[in-house]
Amino acid sequence: MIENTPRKNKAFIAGVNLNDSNFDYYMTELANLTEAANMEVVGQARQNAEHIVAGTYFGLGKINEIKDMARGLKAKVLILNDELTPVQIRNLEKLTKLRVIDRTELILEIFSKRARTKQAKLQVQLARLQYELPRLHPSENNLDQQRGNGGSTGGGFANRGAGESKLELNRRTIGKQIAIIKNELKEISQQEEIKAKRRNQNNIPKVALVGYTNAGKSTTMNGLLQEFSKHSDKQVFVKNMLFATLDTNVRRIELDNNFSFILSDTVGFISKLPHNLVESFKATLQEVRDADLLINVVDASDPNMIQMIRTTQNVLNEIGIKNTPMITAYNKADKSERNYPQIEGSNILYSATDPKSITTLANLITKRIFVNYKRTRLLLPLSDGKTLSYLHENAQVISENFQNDGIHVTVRLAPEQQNRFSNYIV
Ligand SMILES: Nc1nc2c(ncn2[C@@H]2O[C@H](COP(=O)(O)OP(=O)(O)O)[C@@H](O)[C@H]2O)c(=O)[nH]1
Ligand SMILES: [Mg+2]
Repeated sequence: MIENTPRKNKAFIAGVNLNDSNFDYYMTELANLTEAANMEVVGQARQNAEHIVAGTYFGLGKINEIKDMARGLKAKVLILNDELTPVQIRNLEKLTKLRVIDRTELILEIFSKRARTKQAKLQVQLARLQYELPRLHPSENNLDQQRGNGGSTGGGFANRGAGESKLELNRRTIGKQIAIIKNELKEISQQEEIKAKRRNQNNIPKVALVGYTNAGKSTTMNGLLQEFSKHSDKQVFVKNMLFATLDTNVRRIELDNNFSFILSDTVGFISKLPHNLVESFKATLQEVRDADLLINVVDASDPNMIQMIRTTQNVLNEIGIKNTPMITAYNKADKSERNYPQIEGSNILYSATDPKSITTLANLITKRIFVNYKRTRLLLPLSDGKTLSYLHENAQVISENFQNDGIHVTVRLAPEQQNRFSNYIV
């Protein structure tokens, strides 16, 4: 048989450990990211050090060691655990004769491959140009040709190949491109803001799924849609890979007992997300910032679960979320020996693929978001169809009854609605 799949580029991964207790975890992530960029990790090295060497990241001895090991393993690419300076990358490429990719570029590459919507594509492009801008330098000309000749990395990195050197895209062109993209993004986010405002006005509670990439957020959303939506066909994309979702999907979930809420699913997190990328994705993450309740989905079957929870917390802090109530949802319990679904305080152990788990999760969400809602009986004038339809749109109507003296409505009202309708309370 003829082998059709192109052979993956072999990559050697390495990092400097500044006495960081999470170093092993970061290296595991780096290996996963490398594979997500369609390369094969053939080996790895680390240097324990007090500080980073300014010009070369590693010390010289370590660089030679890496060069020899990588050559022995036929690696073509060297992937590093941190964001490096342009000078460090240049020097390491000269000394090792390998293509050097830092953690930031690796993440940007994966994001740019995964982006589907116009907004996501522009956001990634913006972050990428911002990464490139300080890295433009005439002295890189030789290097770029060298890189261009290095052929495809299997991971793509098309912006460097095809003879299009960074030099051709001079600073000014990039600066202009950045301005154009920012403008386009502004227009898109204004449209999104209008939609979000409409959702915010209507007092239907907003719940956002957050968490580490590949934890099962999209699967959880689909489970809830399957059980509790008339539009269960509006499923979102699920795949076993890092950053399958880059966009935000918003759906309305209607529970059997007349409760409904807005649910959003969005991009997953990972450690050391490049700052520009977080900045660019702020518009996408608006739903998370507007949420009344966050569901932090955690892959409980992953040995690095604790660090993943911390990572999510850090990214949330970075986008300015501090006090939003949260349910920690420990997913993939089917991979463990433990009984599920199981509620522990405000947390849950469950499996997103199990209908019973989904119902339990829905109940927990309901309990958390509706604590301050009050079941209220109202009597509206028969002629006041307007208020009735407002209630249907913006509150949780339990029953309505047209009688001679008016429309009898039983409804759950949000705290801010309780005053507004006080005239109608019976
Ligand atoms: N065994 C098991 N796999 C799950 C469960 N939930 C999600 N997955 C799998 O985990 C992978 C990532 O799921 P996805 O929902 O796309 O994760 P997201 O990145 O957080 O949106 C997919 O292969 C899912 O099928 C679960 O409860 N049990
Ligand atoms: Mg997803």
